[in-house]
Amino acid sequence: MKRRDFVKLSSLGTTAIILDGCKTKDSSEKKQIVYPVAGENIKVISTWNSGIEANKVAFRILENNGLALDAIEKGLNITESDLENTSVGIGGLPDANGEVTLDACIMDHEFNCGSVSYLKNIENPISVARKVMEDTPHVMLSGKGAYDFAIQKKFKHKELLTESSKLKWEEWKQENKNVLPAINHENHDTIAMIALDGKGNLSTGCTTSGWAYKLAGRVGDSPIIGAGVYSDNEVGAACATGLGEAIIKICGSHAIVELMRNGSSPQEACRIAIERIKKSNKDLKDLQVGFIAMNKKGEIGSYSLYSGFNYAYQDVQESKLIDSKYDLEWEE
Ligand code: SD4
Repeated sequence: MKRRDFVKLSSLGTTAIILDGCKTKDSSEKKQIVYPVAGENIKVISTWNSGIEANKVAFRILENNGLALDAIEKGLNITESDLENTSVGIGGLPDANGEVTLDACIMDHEFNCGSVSYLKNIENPISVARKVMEDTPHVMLSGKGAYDFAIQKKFKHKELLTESSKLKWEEWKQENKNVLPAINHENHDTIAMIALDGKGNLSTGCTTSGWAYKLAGRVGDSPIIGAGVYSDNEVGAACATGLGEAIIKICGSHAIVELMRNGSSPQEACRIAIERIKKSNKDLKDLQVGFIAMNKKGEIGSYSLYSGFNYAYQDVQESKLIDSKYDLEWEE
């Protein structure tokens, strides 16, 4: 039974659909099942420009009465599989040794969460994170254990270092300065996403190849529940992009959800979290952090330390890129 076979009964603000023609197991009589129709408030936001394409896929799931959790996974898969994106999945820039290592996590509306860190040779870490959440008693798997688990779950081994990422890494090595590139709007587009589905449930997720040319073994904020993402379905959800070391220090995403719980708007909560980033880091040079948040009502907000951060928004009416409010002007 396909969704387009459903008969939509929607009038005077009451929305319900009837599954027509569904036969019960033991009789040929039609059975009428009432399903909720995706609410008008369904929406998805994700970090950076690459979020536009990811949002489209996520939103299609939401408008077909899908779960926010599925929207997050399938939306983020798009960016992970995009060869051009050098911060996420295949094509991501490698660590100092030339190896691509991935971090990702996912969280649903019931505090269930799953995460993978330092995962090599698997194109879609967000899907592995979801399997960790659903098929194990754990929250986080790392390194070889995460890889073995993924293979056991039938994910394919894949070379993630593309020719162009390899060339960039070789150039970096040749410069031999041992300096990591700044995480700014030009060279970073890790994707973190929040979705609100037709049942009013929030989910969130994040996936990245992390800080380019990082020390081997380095893990950022993105797979850490509370730092890279957090969601409390009674309150709202938040997620982060930027320098993971700074985000972890203040448990950024969790802090924002708690601020919203205490009455802050998503925008104000993100701004206060950036204040905390400023207080907890002596040197703000080359330190970009951006947060996005959505509350239970579907109100959204964002804030970044420096200019240049933007995020993608999609609801029933429009898809757009929003320039984030920020604190400091980025100077090249
Ligand atoms: C990290 N937060 O590994 C990630 C990097 C990032 O846009 O968000 N880049 O620290």
